[in-house]
Amino acid sequence: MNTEVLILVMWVCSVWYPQLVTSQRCRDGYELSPEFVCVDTDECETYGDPALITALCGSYTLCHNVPGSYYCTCQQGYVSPSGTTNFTQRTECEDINECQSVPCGSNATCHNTKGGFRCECDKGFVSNTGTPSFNTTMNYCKDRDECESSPCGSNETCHNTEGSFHCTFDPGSASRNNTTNHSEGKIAL
Ligand SMILES: [Ca+2]
Ligand SMILES: [Ca+2]
Repeated sequence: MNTEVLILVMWVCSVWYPQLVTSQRCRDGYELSPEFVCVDTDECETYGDPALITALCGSYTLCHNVPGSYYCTCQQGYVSPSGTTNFTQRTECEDINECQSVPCGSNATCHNTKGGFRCECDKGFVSNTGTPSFNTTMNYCKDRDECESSPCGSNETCHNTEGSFHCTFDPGSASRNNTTNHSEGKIAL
């Protein structure tokens, strides 16, 4: 073997042999880096596009990379039909009907939504934060104090009640026989 051939063989060996050997040593879930080191394959990054994540994990899922592998979970508000929390098999996660657990409390109506739920206070009630609707179990519906907006006429007194209110004539006012509760209980705002 002449010198040129020897140098060529040594060069081929120095460049390709380590790669050949190292690639054979990479386990499943790892891949060869440009530095000929086995590094974790980030399956979630590889499938970073939401559509591809769906192809890998299933509908309404999240992908989690771990060294040498990955796993999937359902997005918040969804659950796998089998009840499994972590999975690698493609799974179609289904919406949780939170309303079945009565998360809104009393004096409210629960509306189930995709991935969540919404609570709306019944007539005569308002959320403790003042918002028309809410979607956490931290909030609740309380009586609306309609008297704050002075809904009664002059010479009348407003009486707030749970879920409603009524007006009464003031004593001595020019009313029909000075009767009280002339509003017959409830006046809708
Ligand atoms: Ca839901
Ligand atoms: Ca009220």
